[in-house]
Amino acid sequence: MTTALTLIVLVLVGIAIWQMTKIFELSQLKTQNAQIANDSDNKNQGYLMFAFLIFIYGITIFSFWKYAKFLLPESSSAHGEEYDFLMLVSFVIIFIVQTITQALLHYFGYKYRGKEGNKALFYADNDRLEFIWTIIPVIVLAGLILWGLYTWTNIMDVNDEDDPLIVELYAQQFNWTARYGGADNVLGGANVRMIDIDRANVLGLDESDSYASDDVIVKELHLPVGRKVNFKMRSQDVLHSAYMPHFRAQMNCVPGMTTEFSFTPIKTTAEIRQDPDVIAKVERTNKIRAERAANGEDNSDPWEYDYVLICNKICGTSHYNMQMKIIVETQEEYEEWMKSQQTFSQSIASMQ
Ligand SMILES: [Cu+2]
Repeated sequence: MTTALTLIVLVLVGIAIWQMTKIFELSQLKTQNAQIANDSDNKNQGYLMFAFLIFIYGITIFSFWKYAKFLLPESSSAHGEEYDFLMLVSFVIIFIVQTITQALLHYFGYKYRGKEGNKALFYADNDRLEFIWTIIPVIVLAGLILWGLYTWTNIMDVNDEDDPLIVELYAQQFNWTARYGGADNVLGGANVRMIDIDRANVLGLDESDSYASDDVIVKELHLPVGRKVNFKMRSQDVLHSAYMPHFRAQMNCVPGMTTEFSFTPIKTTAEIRQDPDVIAKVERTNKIRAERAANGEDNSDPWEYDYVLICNKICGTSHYNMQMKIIVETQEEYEEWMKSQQTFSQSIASMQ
């Protein structure tokens, strides 16, 4: 109701301003043909260009000040630092170039505005100038693209060097399941056709495959810090995308095929919680939650910062809530946690 009233008031104010402008126009004595801009019109337009320049600089500064806090904290994976640096360099270059060119564009728009009696200079071309403004972007862009390709190739190179931990991420509407290879670090064969809900074989593991018997299936992803992890993604139903923003990692999960991504976590969950940006974010969020709690609203428990795996492909109605907690911990803590988990053969046996 308030929104509707506000809208009506805004429309009425708009109409009033429009009508007043018309009255104002009619009251002006027409000294010359209004269709042709005179010096005063051109000067006004020139000043408006400056006003617009101030507006775009102002909104840029405002956005930095107001929204910078929503950015992700520093990367928690080894390759993520490289990736962030490439992104930062690209942004800085774009930012500097756009700041300078916008100023020049608007300044020259003002300086060379139309003036009574002035005639435009016919200036066909200037080879040297054209060479300069072509070669500089060519060199800068070629550099960025080559550097980008090199970084991309490095990040996307999933190999078995350095004894990686093998983890399967299994996507389905609307949750994630993770599977570890067990003591042998080898995942058993699996196929959606072998899913047997009655026997709790939810990932369709091949029960006759000896590699499958020690596999560990979990609903919370634990990773030891400093060890490379090779992820193998599967999907049961539709396209999903395994997105781990803190690790700068994303890979589509495609029904009928296995996709891969690899990274090394470099910060434990305990460490990221000490990050000043993260502390500030938690404080802000918990302040809002405390207000909600005071009003007796839902979703008001104090929040603790955690790494997450989320789905980044709109896969259905509950896509927004398709997530799994990730805990990065020390090798000892990881082993301790792993010991408390059931293997696939144990969970199957407990169903019989
Ligand atoms: Cu999904």
